[in-house]
Amino acid sequence: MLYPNVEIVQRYPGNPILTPSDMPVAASGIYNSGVVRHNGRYVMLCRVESIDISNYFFVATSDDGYHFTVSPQPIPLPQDEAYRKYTDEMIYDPRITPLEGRYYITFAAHSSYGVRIALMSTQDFETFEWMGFISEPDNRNGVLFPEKIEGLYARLDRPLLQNDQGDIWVSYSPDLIFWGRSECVATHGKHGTWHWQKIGAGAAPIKTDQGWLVIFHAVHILARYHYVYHLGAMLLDPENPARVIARANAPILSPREPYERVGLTSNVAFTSGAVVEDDGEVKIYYGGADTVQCVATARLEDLIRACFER
Ligand code: M1P
Repeated sequence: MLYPNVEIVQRYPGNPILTPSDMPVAASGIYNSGVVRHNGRYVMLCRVESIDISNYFFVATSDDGYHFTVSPQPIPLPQDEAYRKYTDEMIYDPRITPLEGRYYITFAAHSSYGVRIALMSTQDFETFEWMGFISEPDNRNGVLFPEKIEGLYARLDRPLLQNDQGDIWVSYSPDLIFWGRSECVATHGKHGTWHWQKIGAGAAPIKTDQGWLVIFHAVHILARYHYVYHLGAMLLDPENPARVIARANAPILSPREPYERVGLTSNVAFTSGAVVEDDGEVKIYYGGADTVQCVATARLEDLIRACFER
C-alpha cells in the first residue's frame, strides 16, 4: 500500500536537544529519557551512559521543552545489596507517569538474572522513594497508566519472547507492587513488516476522547540482524486497554536524520516520554541512535487520525 508523503510528526529543527557533551560527566550517551510537566516546567529524567558504560539518571529542567539544563549530580538510588542484586549490569529507559499527585518512574533493571521492571516515585524530582521490582525476568518497557482503570492500577509492558521478539501486554494491580490479570494487547507483525521483530510501549498512555493513545516503538530487521527502531501509534479501549481500537499501519517516525541513523546503535528512534500541551500539540521525546536526546511534535488529532487511517 502506498501512503501519502505527509509527515504528521515534525522533528524539532534544533535536534538533538541533549548530547553527551551537555552532560556534567564524561558520557557516551544521553537518550530514551522520560519527560513530564511539573509546576509549569518540563522535567526530564535523563538516561545517561558514562564512558565506562555505567548508567545514571540525571534530572534536567526546561522552561520551553526544548532547552534543558542538566543537574550536576545523578539522582540517588538505593545502595543496598537487595537493589544491586538486580541492577548491577544496567538501569535504563525511565518512563514517568503522573498518578494521584505523585510521579511514578518505571525503568529497566538489568543483571545476570535478566531484565526486570523497577519502580520508584517522587513528588518533586529532588527526593525519590524506591518501591521495588515489579516483574520477574524477562520483562521491560513497563509504563503505568496515569489513572486507575476499573478500580485497579494498570501498566503496559513487554515480556520477551524467544529470539528477542516481543509484544505489548497489560497487567493490573491493587497496590502498584503485585501485578496480575495479564493480557496481550498488541503483537509484533508478520515477517517483513516494520514491526516484525518486537514492539514496546513508550510514554505513559495519553487519555483522549477516542481512547488511550499509546506511542510505541517497533522493530524490523534489515539484512542480517540490523535492527531498525520506528515509532508507531495505537488507541486502546478506555475501560479495557487489552482491546486495540485502532493502530497505525505505518510508522509515525522512522530513522532518517543523521542523529537517528548514526550513533552507538544505528537506526534507532525510541520514545519514553511525551507531553500534551493545552493547545493539542504533543511533544514526543525520543532517543536517537542510542546516543542523543531528540524531540518532535505532532497534533494530538493527527496522531489519533493516523491510528485509523494509515
Ligand atoms: O538499542 C535499541 C534499544 O534496544 C532496546 O529496546 P527493546 O526494549 O525494544 O529491546 C533497549 O535497550 C533500548 O534502550 C534501546 O534504545
